[in-house]
Amino acid sequence: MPRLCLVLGDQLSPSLSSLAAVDRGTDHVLMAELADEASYVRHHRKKIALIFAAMRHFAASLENDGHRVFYRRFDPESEVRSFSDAVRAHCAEHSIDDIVVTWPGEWRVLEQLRSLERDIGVPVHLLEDDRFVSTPKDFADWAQGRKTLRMEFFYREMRKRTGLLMDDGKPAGGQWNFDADNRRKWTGDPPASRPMRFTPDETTAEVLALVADRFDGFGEIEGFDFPVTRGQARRALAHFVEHALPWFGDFQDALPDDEDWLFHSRVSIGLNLGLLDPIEVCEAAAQAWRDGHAPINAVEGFIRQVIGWREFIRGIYWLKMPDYAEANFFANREDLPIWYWSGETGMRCLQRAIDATRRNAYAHHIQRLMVTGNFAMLLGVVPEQVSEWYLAVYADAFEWVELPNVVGMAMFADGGSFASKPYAASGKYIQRMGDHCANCRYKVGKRTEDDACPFNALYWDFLMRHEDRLAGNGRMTMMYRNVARLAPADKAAITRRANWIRANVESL
Ligand code: FAD
Ligand code: DLZ
Repeated sequence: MPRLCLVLGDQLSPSLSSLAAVDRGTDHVLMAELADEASYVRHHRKKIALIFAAMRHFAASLENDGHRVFYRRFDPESEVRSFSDAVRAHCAEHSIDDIVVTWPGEWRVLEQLRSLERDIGVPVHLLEDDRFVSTPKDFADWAQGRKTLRMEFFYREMRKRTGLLMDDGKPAGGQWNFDADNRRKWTGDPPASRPMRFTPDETTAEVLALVADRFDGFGEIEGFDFPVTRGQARRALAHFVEHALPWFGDFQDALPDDEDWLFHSRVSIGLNLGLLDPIEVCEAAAQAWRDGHAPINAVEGFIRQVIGWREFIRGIYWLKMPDYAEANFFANREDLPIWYWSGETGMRCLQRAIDATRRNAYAHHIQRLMVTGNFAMLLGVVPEQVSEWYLAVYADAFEWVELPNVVGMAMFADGGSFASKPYAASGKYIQRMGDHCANCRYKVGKRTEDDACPFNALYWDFLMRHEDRLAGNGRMTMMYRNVARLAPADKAAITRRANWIRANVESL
């Protein structure tokens, strides 16, 4: 009897462990576009189109390689809505010996897969997802006994393990980390790059028509230009290395008003779907340094994001789930403003970040962290609502990577299991890193007046409200020294303004 290999929508890698466990001639490969997966959050329409288009292309490439692929196209009327339904239906039609699946990227899906064996009475084997440099077990071993989990130390282990940017056991360039060089404001020189664009082929065009017809959720479907095959993702990577990587480090934290991409790579899409492998991505960057094409601060900075942050974040997810999804250290109670879905706010930085998100299903890291994330934390939004938004709106969003970035990094909702302090900042930070403030209705130089930048009062109010939780944090001493300098009348005005903002947030 054949074995059934279930391939999930973010497992589009020819080297996938579950595919390596099947016999091409006899075994079955099942892939399914599913109503439940397309609707468990209000996914951006470009994200749904990306996943369906990439799945269809991948299925075709598996067939070309001789696999027996059973592919279910999206059918909103079908009773087959979930992974469990799809496997059950397949097993009802075919005699199946056992099922193999590579470990999924979401706890929710893992639970479904774990209950499958009991539901349908066929053994289910979950295989390691070896498309990462480290495994959840490696991370748990590394974390064991440590008081604090700091990305930097984990990253050094990953550098040693991969040999990337290593010189005789020592870090290339004499330093592990060149972050101090990576804080420049961008003023238009050199001109911003943009990711390689791909014109939809017939398969993708069919998916785009389906999504336009059947999904009326968040985000624009027009202008879809994502890579949907491994070949395209590799070309997009080469384009980034050639045109943007040299400046990636310098302007990594910049917040320009009118550039969606700046020197960011957009490789998260290819990486998270499995079209690209993290080592090949980092090798391409390291080669650019060896060739003298890109400086060490850019290349080290980029590699740190991929084998440092990306791996670390995944380790945190599997270490902390499932309770992590409910963490709410500050006991936040506010709702996410409705304009997070429309972008209709007069706060320029937020309007630009949300508008880019609506158009592109993408915003760069500093927009996600210091604009939409920072505002939600300062306002006091319930972290689960914030997580749901991030999971829905970005094409690269899968829970293993989205959730720790929201809970641990943007919202400090875990009380600092890996961030040494909250990424809280006033309007001054946004002004320093870009030119949104010059184009904004609100005045960044003011704190409590009616036309003052809302980030300012919210920032001071956040520090004051959470003094008991945060003042003991050594990295916040300076901030609390500044709070202590505020006169009682200033504190009262800040509280008044922050309360007004919370009560009238939809009108901002
Ligand atoms: P670049 O700036 O070019 O960086 C290169 C690569 O480094 C990225 O492609 C990514 O693979 C990796 N990387 C960088 N920072 C991180 C990080 N903090 N965590 C994991 N990988 C990282 N990334 C996702 O892939 N999916 C998400 O759902 C996601 N949600 C986020 C939510 C919040 C609140 C924050 C603050 C960050 C989130 N990130 C997420 C991390 C980061 O913002 C994106 O990886 C990055 O913006 C993707 O764009 P890029 O490929 O152009 O990245
Ligand atoms: C995000 C997503 C969407 C929108 N649709 C599908 C789908 O139809 N079929 C599928 O196999 N996967 C989809 N995904 C990805 C899953 O929701 C989930 O994130 C991954 O399976 C986790 O590994």
